[in-house]
Amino acid sequence: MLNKLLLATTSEGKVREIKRLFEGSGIEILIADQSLQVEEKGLSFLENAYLKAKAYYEVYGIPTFADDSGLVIPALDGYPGIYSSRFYSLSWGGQEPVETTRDMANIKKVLRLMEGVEDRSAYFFACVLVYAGDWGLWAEGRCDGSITYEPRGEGGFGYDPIFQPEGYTKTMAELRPEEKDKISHRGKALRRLLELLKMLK
Ligand code: ITT
Repeated sequence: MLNKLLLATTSEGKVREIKRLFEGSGIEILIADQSLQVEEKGLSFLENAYLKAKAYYEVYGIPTFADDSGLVIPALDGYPGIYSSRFYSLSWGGQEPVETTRDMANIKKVLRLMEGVEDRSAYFFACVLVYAGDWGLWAEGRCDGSITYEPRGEGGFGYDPIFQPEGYTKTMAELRPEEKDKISHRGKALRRLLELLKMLK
């Protein structure tokens, strides 16, 4: 039975959420002594999640969990998409200087590109994956919403301050952690993955 998973991520925001989402599952989440710099050269969320999990598995030899996720904005041709974490540095749409944090530079770039754009619909997408060398499992989750005109809220991470989930008047960064987990792309994907893992037992 699988009772431990190594977490393949460099994101503190993800670590917090993933640990929370695994609580009560009977699976302990381990953090690597040293995080790896994995080049995310895949063309899809699934491919990038696989590249990250495989890199950690090859070093540590422990069944590994990876999450590849992002914000998809149809009015921006699907960007930031798989480039969400480094959107500020992409030449597509013009580079955005990092004045405070990378998250804030990403947010500024999205708001700049969305100026005057009427269709503000967007969704968060996550692909979560477990890889253990001779087997692997993955699941996906999506959370629909829209891009606000300015950032609001202190919670969460990444683009949360400018993402308002469908049916809510608050941004994702204004929701309580357990409220975010209930509706988030990551929460949905992870709960599905846990069901798949249960079938393995
Ligand atoms: P690892 O690859 O090391 O896990 P990363 O931050 O580079 O960390 P990704 O390549 O999967 O991870 O990029 C995910 C980006 O998408 C993340 O940096 C945020 O900008 C955004 N994102 C993903 N999930 C999010 C969430 O729940 N809330 C806000 N932004 C999110």
